[in-house]
Amino acid sequence: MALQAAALLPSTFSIPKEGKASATLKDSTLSGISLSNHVKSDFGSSFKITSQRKLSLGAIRAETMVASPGATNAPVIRKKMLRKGCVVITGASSGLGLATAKALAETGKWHVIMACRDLLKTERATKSAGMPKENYTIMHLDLVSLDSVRQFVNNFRRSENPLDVLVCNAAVYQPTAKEPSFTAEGFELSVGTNYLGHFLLSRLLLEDLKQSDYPSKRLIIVGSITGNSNTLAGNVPPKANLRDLRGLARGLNGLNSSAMIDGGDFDGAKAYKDSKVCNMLTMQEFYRRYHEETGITFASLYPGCMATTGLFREHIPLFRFLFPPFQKYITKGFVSEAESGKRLA
Ligand code: NDP
Ligand code: PMR
Repeated sequence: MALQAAALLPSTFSIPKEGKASATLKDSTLSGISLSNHVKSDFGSSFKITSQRKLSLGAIRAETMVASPGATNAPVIRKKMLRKGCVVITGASSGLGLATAKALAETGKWHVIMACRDLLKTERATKSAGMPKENYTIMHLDLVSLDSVRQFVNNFRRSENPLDVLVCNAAVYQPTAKEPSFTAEGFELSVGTNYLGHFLLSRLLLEDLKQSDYPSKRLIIVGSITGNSNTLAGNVPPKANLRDLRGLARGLNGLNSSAMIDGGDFDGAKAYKDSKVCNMLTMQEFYRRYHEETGITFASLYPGCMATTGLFREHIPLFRFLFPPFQKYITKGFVSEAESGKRLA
């Protein structure tokens, strides 16, 4: 992947040339901003969870003992049946997240925790999608607030469900915004939501994933082709570029620092693409740090161009009108939400 994200990266962060990107980040300073302190303090408490979670998902792992009658020392054959997997999907109230939740819930093999900011909207969406009630739970998560992320993690832990898969899907895109808006903690909104919120969520829930006894544990982040400069789509201006991360290091707050990661002038479309580069790099770094020790699969996924989703709600009407046929007939990159949902599922 040619993620030409940073022209001038500090020594803590390096991307080798020739397409194979890998990021090296010093412990506890992943972003170089106070988020790391939030994470450190949360790690303290998350380590307390040592007891095995109760598996409250209906079809639990069943162990069948088969012994031949009369043979006292006969070997005991344990036949293991796979319990239902438990997957958390952020932003599952519409688009890709909803389609993925539906696809997984309909298999009957998964219980889907839909982590959403608008509970009513999500409930309505599940009903109109006809999702089987017993296979999903809706829980509140607003990625715009790191406190909400911590609250979600606490609530999830209280629910005593195991965590087998985490899918970081939610995102906002503000291509027409003239001025930046900010998260509860004062970070630029798209990077704050798409990247920092998911980063904290992933760091906290990593402990829960580690405890899962499910055969394939996964942490997946939805990436985008538009953050990838070895593609045509990734070369459409404004291009993603993190440079030396100076805006991020100074807090992305638009007051004593730029609202952009690279320290430049605010551009909503670039902020979104930068956030996606961060998401993809995060998965590479998680893989490097934690895969061998935990067996967890870390990946980012580009689902295809779903030109009709709510992601483009803030774009100008002409764009929303032309974008679907442009992607269908010209780039041929168009994919329906249902198809992308199956891919991600
Ligand atoms: P949608 O707008 O349909 O879905 C985005 C979801 O994110 C919604 O459920 C939205 O909730 C949720 N969300 C937004 N902000 C927050 C927040 N603060 N807290 C919690 N949830 C939030 O868009 P898509 O389905 O298209 O996007 C899904 C993913 O796919 C994104 O990561 C996007 O970057 C990625 N992607 C999309 C492409 C496309 O062509 N559409 C192409 C490549 C990647 P609410 O309903 O409340 O607004
Ligand atoms: Mg892009 C093969 C060519 C291709 C693909 C697969 C996409 C996907 N786009 C392609 C090409 C082009 N686009 C070209 C040639 C242009 C100039 C006319 C172009 C323009 C364009 C715009 C203005 N494209 C866009 C926008 C957006 O606002 C979308 C965006 O960048 O959102 C962040 C977008 C997209 N094009 C795509 C995909 C998948 C998107 C949405 C990306 C995302 O949601 O992450």
